[in-house]
Amino acid sequence: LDKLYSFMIRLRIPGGVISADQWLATHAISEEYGTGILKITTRQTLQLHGLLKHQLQPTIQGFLLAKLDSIAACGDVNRNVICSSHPQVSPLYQQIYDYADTISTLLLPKTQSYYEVWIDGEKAYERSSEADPLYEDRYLPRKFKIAIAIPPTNDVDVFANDIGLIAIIKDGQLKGFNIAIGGGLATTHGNPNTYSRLATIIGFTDTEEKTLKAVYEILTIQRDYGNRSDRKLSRLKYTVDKLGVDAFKKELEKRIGFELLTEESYTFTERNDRYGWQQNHENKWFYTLFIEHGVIKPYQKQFLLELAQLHLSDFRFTCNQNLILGNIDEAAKNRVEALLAKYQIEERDSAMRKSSMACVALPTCPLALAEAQRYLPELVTKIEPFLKKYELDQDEISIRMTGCPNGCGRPYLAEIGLVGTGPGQYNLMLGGDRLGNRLNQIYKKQLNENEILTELDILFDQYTKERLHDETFGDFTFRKYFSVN
Ligand code: SRM
Ligand code: SF4
Repeated sequence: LDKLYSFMIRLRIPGGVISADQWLATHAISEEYGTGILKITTRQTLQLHGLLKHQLQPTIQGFLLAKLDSIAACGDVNRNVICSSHPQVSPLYQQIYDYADTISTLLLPKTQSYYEVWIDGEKAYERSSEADPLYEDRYLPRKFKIAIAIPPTNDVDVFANDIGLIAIIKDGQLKGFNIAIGGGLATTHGNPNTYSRLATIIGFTDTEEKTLKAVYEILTIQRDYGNRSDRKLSRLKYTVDKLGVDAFKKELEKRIGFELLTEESYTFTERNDRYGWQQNHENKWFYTLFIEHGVIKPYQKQFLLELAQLHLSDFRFTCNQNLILGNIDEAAKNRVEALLAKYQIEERDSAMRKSSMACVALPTCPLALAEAQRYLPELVTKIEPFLKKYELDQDEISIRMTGCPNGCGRPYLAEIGLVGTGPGQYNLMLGGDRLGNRLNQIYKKQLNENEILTELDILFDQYTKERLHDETFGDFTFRKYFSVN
């Protein structure tokens, strides 16, 4: 008898948008194979868990028929390219979103093996078996991540990525992108050589050709200079620090054959999703649904199925693990509203809950030391009375939890970060800002639930008494506990 292996599949959906038909296909596949649970990830895509070995092939084939794949969603390659999710942030959204797809395709490995393995050797797509000038015969030293932010929103957490592109829009035109390099969050408990790092902006590119060239050659530098002997120290952030930002930039300019321009100014004013109804410049409607930690509940799944069957909207995943029902015509809005009412989809959750994120952790993640997505909802319920007590219940204080220091729920960029250290134990991290511009730091180590609640009670009390005008919780704790002045 073979061992009863069970697998997870993660889709590659650059920019996170799928059609109603693709939703229907995904729904059907998830009902037939795996646990039935659809999970929206922090990188704007979907995961299915609990697939048995013999279910992998029909699952992947089913996705391919729906024009969805899982190529390079894992591995030492460029991963799912993420892009700000809310089209109403700019009339240029579509133009910028298209970059996510272009970059994802540009950086795909050239190998045919995905199709050969999963489609039984048949050539499903006619692609010649060309050489791979990017990954050559060795891939990258480690996973690689790219995000595109459209200010004023930083919903992608652009500085957490190996490459962060910040769209610069002036006079209604896309002028180009600020390019940031070397972001990454993971640390390893007890290994002082590992650290979280925010990406550093090294310049600006003003044409599509130049932007794509720069992105591509940043990967070749990482391919050639990245650490291949210690996987804990092999992400681009370590390569950037090893070479030095200036030397890295020089090497990049040598490879691309032009100089980067000076970075352009931009401002982030939000990171949370804009819940509920919003309209874009073409009068299309978008409804953002809160999906706690991306785990779609059975009644939400039923609602989404019925909606997809009506073909009134597309489906968009956000980097905050939520779902946008998109591109809804004015004439169709009331039909969507009726369905929202039928399934009692309401937006009554507290501001903190709607600003929370958690990684998968137990029971499926083999690296988890503590609970995260199964536990944070319960912990937030226990924190809510304190928020009420201090009249902070309308305050969008961000709270993020992970089951280990890898940082999949980006806890190092939250105002309250909880990083699992062992069963029921977390490091409490404070001092991050609300917009993803500043990392938090360890405030207290290895706290259990009671200790976390006691600490937060004290901190909320101090915050309400001592905060400056308009000072967020993250800025307050930074000033009080970590600022050098
Ligand atoms: Fe992650 C590994 C889940 C976003 C840093 N991550 C894993 C694995 C595959 C565990 C494993 O290697 O066996 C987790 C699967 C658990 C499960 O049961 O499903 C896992 N990571 C996730 C997701 C699903 C969390 C979520 O609840 O949404 C996210 C999937 C994103 C996607 O769609 O591609 C996810 N992972 C992240 C992020 C956040 C981000 O990219 O914005 C990070 C931190 C940012 C960064 O990369 O620095 C992150 N995951 C890691 C790491 C540490 C990488 C490193 O630099 O050392 C690992 C472990 C590894 O690679 O060795 C990891
Ligand atoms: Fe697993 Fe750790 Fe990532 Fe959570 S942060 S999903 S526990 S690897």
